Amino acid sequence: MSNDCLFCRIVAGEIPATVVHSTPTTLAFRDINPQAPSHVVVIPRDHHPTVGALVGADPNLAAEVLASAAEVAAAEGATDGFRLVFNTGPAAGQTVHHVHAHVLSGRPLTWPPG
Ligand code: DGP
Repeated sequence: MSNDCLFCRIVAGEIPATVVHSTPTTLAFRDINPQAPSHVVVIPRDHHPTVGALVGADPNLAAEVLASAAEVAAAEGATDGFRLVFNTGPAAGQTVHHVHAHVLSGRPLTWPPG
């Protein structure tokens, strides 16, 4: 855990979040600033800054994040489809440096995303 990491503090229970899915290695909670009717963030409990760092350090954990994301989408009723996004680095607007998958659904999602 990193004391100055917001998502590590959510994992530790120090900051409240609306948790929708939990496994021994992952946690999923509703985004505080939703960009779709359903917007859930899925994270590994362990701290890794980016998806590339996660895959390099622990590919099994990366697969567990993806599996949790797919389970979240199903549980959210995203039968028409969903979008899975890893914003990575400043050009993509990553603001929390604890890898997270955004799972967005519940409205038509345009492409390109902007
Ligand atoms: P990104 O821009 O990809 O780094 O996304 C970070 C997301 O985290 C952003 O959509 C808003 C969300 N977020 C930031 N702070 C909090 C918080 O305290 N609680 C929750 N639930 N979400 C947060």
